[in-house]
Amino acid sequence: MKKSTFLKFAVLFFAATIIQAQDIINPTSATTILTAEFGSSLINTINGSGLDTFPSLSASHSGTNPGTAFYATNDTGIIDFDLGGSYLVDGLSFWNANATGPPQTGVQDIIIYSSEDGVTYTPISGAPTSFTEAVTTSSNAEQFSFAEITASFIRFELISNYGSSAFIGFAEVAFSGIEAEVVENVINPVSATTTLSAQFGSSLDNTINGAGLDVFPTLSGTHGGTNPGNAFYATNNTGTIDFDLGGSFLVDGLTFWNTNAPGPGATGIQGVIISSSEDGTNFTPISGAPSTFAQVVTPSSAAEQFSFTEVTASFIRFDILSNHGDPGNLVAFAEVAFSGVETLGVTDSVLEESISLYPNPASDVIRINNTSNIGLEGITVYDMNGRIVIQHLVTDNSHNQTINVSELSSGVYMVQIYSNQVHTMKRVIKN
Ligand SMILES: [Ca+2]
Ligand SMILES: [Ca+2]
Repeated sequence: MKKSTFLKFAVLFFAATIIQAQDIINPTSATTILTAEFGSSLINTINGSGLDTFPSLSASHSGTNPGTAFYATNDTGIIDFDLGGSYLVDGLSFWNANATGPPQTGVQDIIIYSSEDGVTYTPISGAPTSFTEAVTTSSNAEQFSFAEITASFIRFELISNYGSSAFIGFAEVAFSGIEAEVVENVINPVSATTTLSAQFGSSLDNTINGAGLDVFPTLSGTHGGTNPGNAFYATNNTGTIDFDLGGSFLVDGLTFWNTNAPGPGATGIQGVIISSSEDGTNFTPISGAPSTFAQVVTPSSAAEQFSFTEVTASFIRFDILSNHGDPGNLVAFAEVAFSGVETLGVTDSVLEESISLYPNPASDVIRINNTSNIGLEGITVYDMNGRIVIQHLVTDNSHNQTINVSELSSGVYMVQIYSNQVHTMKRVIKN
């Protein structure tokens, strides 16, 4: 991976925030290369069939049979569970096949992996490597916990059963953790100016301050019925509107809410040219930006979302070309917001040059020495899948920090060293 690409990725990652809500994670689907037997199905292991409570991490599973469990021809093989979204997974509950099914079919040795993309799987550190045989006629939950990982998929690699030469099977599995929801990186302009003449006492501020939106800030909310108090109406004319983003951003999209049916019917913006500028003077059309907005004929406006190749911008210009045919000679819209991240700190040569990191390669600890006068706030270590593996907050004023990396697997990691304004990335190898 080129360093610049990684930096950009890391900045996006860094800007994202995690929202937490306690959860039992029941996979939404599962696939396997193993051959199902007796008409059983993998779905029986994730849908709660046979459990006395569902969803649950501690329930009891009744006698296993082809309608409540999965039996396959005994072989090594993999089973992939799709969690149906991105989760911070920190444990699992497993119910093995029990005495009411063919004997000794329960799963014994196993390797458990996680994946964010369903393609690349990494063994989960601290996950169980074997399950207990259930020799009674019901299975208790076997509960495990491990250090939290980010995953959208979990893989079981079945290694062995409890002795049956013919079959391998289990009753149910569920995971524990919380949904990892990445907050939208919304850019709300701080001000806007226009060559158009506002009507009805409306103001351009109504299009950037969230007035009329059901949530704010948002890139996907709904805008209620448009009126002069929450939208902008102008005399229909060609003209420009300039949005000041309040700083330099890597902008990669926008969400637009046109005027809707409670206002004058066809006032919404139709044709538009969207340009970006770094200095507020020289504007360049954004390649891939929308050239038209849809007319909204319902009494509320859904978000019209667009993405384009990232541009660096401090200002965005709309050149208004036409409305949707309003005979009253008005052009109007309800709201606009942009998506992207601040460019602040993407490169900071001062910090980059003043940070040394040693030893590299490292086995137990890495020491970070900062010879600049910039106060550090924290150090984050990412694996090459972009996952945070260590989060170290600087709680003293020391310019020398020590990070324990002894628990990390061998490999290449990216270390992000940051202050409240700038950050730099260093590559480190763990032996
Ligand atoms: Ca089951
Ligand atoms: Ca509005």
